[in-house]
Amino acid sequence: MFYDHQSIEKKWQKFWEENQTYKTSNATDKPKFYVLDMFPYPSGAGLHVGHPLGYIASDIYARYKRHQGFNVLHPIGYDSFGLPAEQYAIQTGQHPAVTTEENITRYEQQMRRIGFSFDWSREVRTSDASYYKWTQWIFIQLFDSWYNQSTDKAEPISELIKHFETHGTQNLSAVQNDPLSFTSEDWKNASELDQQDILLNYRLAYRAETTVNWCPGLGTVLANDEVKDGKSERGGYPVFQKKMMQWSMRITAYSERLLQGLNNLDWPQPLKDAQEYWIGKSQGALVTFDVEDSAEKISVFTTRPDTIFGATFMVLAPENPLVKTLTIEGQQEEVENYIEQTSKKTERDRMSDVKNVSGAFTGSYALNPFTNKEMPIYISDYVLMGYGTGAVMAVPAHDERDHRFAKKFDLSIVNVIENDNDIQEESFDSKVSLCVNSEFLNGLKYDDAKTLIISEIEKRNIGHGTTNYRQRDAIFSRQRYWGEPVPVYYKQGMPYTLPIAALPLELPEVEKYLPTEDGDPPLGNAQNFAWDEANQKVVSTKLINNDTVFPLELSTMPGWAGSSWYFLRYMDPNNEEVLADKNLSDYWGQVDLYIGGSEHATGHLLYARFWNMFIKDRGYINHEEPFKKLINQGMILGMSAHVYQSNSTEVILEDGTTTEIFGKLVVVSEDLIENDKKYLYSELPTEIQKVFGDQKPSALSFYVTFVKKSIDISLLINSSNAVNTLALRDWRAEFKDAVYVKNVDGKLLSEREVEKMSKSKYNVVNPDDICDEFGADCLRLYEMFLGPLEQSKPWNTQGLSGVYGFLKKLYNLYFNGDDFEVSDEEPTKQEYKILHTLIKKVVFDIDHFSFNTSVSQFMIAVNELQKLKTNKRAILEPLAIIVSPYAPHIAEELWSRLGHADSIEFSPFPKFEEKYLVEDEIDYPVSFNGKMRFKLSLSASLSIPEIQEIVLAEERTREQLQGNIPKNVIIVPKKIINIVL
Ligand code: ANZ
Repeated sequence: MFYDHQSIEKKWQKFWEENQTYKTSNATDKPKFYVLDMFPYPSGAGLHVGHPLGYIASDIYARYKRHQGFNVLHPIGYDSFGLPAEQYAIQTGQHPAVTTEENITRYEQQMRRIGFSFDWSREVRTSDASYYKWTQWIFIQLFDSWYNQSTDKAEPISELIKHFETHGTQNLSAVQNDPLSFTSEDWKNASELDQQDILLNYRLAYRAETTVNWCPGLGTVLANDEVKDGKSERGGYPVFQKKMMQWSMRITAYSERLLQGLNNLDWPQPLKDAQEYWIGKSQGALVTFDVEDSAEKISVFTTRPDTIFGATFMVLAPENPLVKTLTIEGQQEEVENYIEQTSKKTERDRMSDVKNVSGAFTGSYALNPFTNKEMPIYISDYVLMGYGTGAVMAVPAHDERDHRFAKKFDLSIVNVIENDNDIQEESFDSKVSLCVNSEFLNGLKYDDAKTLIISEIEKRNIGHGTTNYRQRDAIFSRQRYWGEPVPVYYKQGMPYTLPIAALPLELPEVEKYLPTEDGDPPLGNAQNFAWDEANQKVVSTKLINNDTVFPLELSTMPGWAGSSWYFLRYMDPNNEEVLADKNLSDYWGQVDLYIGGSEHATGHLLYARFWNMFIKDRGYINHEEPFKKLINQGMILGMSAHVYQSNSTEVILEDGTTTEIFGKLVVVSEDLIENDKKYLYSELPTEIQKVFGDQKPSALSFYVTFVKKSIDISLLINSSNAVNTLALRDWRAEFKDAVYVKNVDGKLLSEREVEKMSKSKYNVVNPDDICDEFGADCLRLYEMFLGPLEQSKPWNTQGLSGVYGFLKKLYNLYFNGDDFEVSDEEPTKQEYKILHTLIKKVVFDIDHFSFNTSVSQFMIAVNELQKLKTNKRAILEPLAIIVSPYAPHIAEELWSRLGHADSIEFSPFPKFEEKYLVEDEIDYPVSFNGKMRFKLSLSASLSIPEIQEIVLAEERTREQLQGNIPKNVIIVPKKIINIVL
């Protein structure tokens, strides 16, 4: 029977939609299971075959869980605010909402074609006002909260105000920007404005001046991971360091919980390590140093207080406010020049450039409290303002950077630890290294020295033991249009949040998506974007009088806002009263399986954990961690194709000048030339020499190099390496009049390379094409078959035909010629064995997320059943169920042909029964001097002597022996019998 994947798949996709097969009910007595994919940003390029890899795996798991009787939540949505739509809007004037809508429509069509079992009724879009109303609501909750260290959770700001009213800051243990101290009287006497200013010091969403990566080309601030080598990752625009007033999120209040929480998560170890490193907990001490002839003091954070006897100089971050007061007159120019010079570097550059130390002397000296020696105070960009106190005590004998610095500036180096010769901190071995040259640490090991010195520091009242985290608060504003408006207005410069009833604060229409002439973000172009406090509504900006009508915040939220809580909204996507009903968030709880890319390790996955913990603290949900198990899928790589080309500008004369001697582009077959080689004319293969012919200025006088150029893989002939030159001429104008030099076989070969699949490399494969030609079931099986889910692997379209062949075979097991035909006969032992071997393997594989190995087992089972011409219902019915998570369309088709009116989706997964795998009879091949003569069926439980006795008594053995006595009988139980004559 012809396997008509096109009509089968269309039919079932329609059926699922019409019957709402995958719509998930909230009210069931089934146990729940929540399977989530990282939702996509709907880009203009659509999906390529790399995108669905994780979705296919999660879909298989979701379907498998439904077969196991779980109520499965498997939703999808779109992370639909973001830069690309906005950049496109700037270029074309097209509203980002329009392009976003178009892109989503395309994504949905593509995903529906692959047959995902998403509950489409729960779809969310972060750019929908009905969704971002709740993102804004969470922002307001954060603004209205502070972190109480005594209870170790976020609490309403009203509680903090109560505390201030009764005790001032006494007995307060709160996470804050600056340590404040005041009495209840001070608080009560403070003006409203001062009180608000104080509260900003504690709010979890707060405004502060911070050094940011400012990208004028994109008109916005970028996060550290959006900057590569001083340029924006997107677009490659230069990025500068700038101080700006920004909204920040106090994620650092959660550092310890974010760290400890990792212990209970079933996540890949490298991902946990990345988060642990990012959080960067260090234990050490805060020590204060006096400055000579100055009232200033310098505090440093050190993880190695035991080395304080070797601290010979101090280094401040160039941005440290102390630099101004500590720089003496004669040093001012040098210091200012240095500050100017380093302000261009990003923090990342500063951290990575360990070899080239640089700095300037302030002219002041601190005093080492233990040695009483003078310590010259320098500034250097290896010290970062945002970490610790922005100052270090430098111990050049035991810290590598300090050592380099001391060498460069000729500063004193005092060894205080024995056996720490190579000054690498990592090689520091607490067992053998002993303190020396120190007043009272001599002879002590690292741990003991550290404890002792911290207690001494505390006794002298010059510092205390402390824990530091590398993690910083997260900057939350973006000077962009296409994001959530921040629900805040300004009264006398102080931020106030909008009343909840006024949410959503909708993104206003603007004429231009660029910053205003005054340098305000694009929302500054909006005509209707001011807050009328009395009437509680958004009004024209013309009405701003700062008395009753106030300006609204003009920056928008960053991309990570909407994605930090979407997993909660899926539980109750249409609720207009709360972000999710508590009964529902209790029922669905944690995401049981989360699949997505490893690039989100320290961004999305930290922010989402933070918001989830916060929402829990404030009592809106009950679970601390959002994602119980997480898997990072690997990447599907594309096979790019490059042609080698040369043009006149590549031709260099011997005297070093470049000249136009050949006006045309020359494209040569890859096998004619060597990679990256600079060819002298005479060294060129003759085919190529011919092309340059008489145009060469004089013999042997010029060189040619060939450069690689990516071409679209659809220009290859039948996916081979040979290029269709006619098509190439039409592809891009530059190739139209090119000269093509083919190889001896008359082919122009391209070079193939496995690279990340991307539109810019022209190596993408569109899943739509695969669905047309082979079908979605084939695509699904093939993507899994490619290899372990977590690994990256190259795509190869040719491999699909093998999987397609398997589907045809599977389909035809249920047919006799063109007739559907299954029998109700009892299967044989062998048939049962094939089925149960399959069940056992597939259950094990899915439970271990090893989807590729199941596919091979399907192939084995179907081949075996085909050999046996199996058509028994008792085998074929369970077979359809086992296959259905992977290939749901064909499974539904077979299931309905088997006489079922309902979807296959909820049929119980076949149970594995061991008894079918127990072998009771073995078919022994019996050989004589190594030659197999006959087969003998024997019980599997026989011992070797029993087998020997039976085989020797066998009539056919006697015939072979013809009266001879065997020299030896070799028996390998369950395998062979060999009789040696
Ligand atoms: C003295 C010392 C001696 C240090 C020694 C290290 C080794 P982690 O582990 O990452 O927390 N440091 C402190 N603040 C800094 C800043 N703002 N910028 C650059 N470096 C800074 O590192 C803590 C160590 O990094 C601190 O301990 C300090 O140098 C340095 F043999 O103090 B140490």
